[in-house]
Amino acid sequence: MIYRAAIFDLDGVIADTARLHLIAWKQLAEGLNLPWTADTEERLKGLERMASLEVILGEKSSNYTEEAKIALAARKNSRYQELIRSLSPADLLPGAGELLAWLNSQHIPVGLASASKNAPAVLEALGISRCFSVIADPEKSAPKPAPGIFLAAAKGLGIDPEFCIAFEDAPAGVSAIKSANGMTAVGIGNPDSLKDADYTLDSLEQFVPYDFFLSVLAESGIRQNMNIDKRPNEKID
Ligand code: B16
Ligand code: MG
Repeated sequence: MIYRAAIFDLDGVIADTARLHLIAWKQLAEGLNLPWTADTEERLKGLERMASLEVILGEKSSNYTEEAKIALAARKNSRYQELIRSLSPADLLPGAGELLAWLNSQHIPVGLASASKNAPAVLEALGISRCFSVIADPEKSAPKPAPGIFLAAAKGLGIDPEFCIAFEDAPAGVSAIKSANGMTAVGIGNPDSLKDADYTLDSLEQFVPYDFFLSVLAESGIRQNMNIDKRPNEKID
């Protein structure tokens, strides 16, 4: 397959923002005297904001009106926004910065498909906003495992889904990619929980983009102008 674009999930692929989401949710739960059980953290993985709140409220959910729930989610989000201000390029997960730099250097379009409404601020804090030509709006697509956000990213990039390769750490995200009209899924994390992915890696550090994009670079006739003989962890002049 000749890939023409790369699409990334954010949390768990590019940066560990789950750590900051958990701090903010835990503070909310403690403030409401709600239990924080051993599996709460696992159950929150990859869920969008209001679904996460339902996990936190658990059986107490019916005690809160919709307005009260929106206010609680806003309270958690304010705390999360304070926390993401502390992010810096040092918080990029292994291989993320190098891969993005390589894709940009080869003029391969890069998109983001994150459920987070805070994604633009997170990218800014990580110093990688300019690496992305498209950030799909999570408010305009049904949540993962629906494929909408990946299809929107591909559309924004102007590349058919079958020519896009996408990176995800959550099983729901891998399912979303696999139902996105022929898109290829690279799972980042545990192969047992990401078994629907086409490839599974421990981190982006193991991904060798040269192998996946070489043919598109050669095919587009721009090979002479680019250092495509160099691997991404080598210096690109
Ligand atoms: P926000 P991803 C997801 O990001 C996180 O994994 C999840 O924990 C979070 O609740 C969700 O974004 C919504 O985030 O409250 O900032 O809108 O993995 O899709 O990049
Ligand atoms: Mg994720």
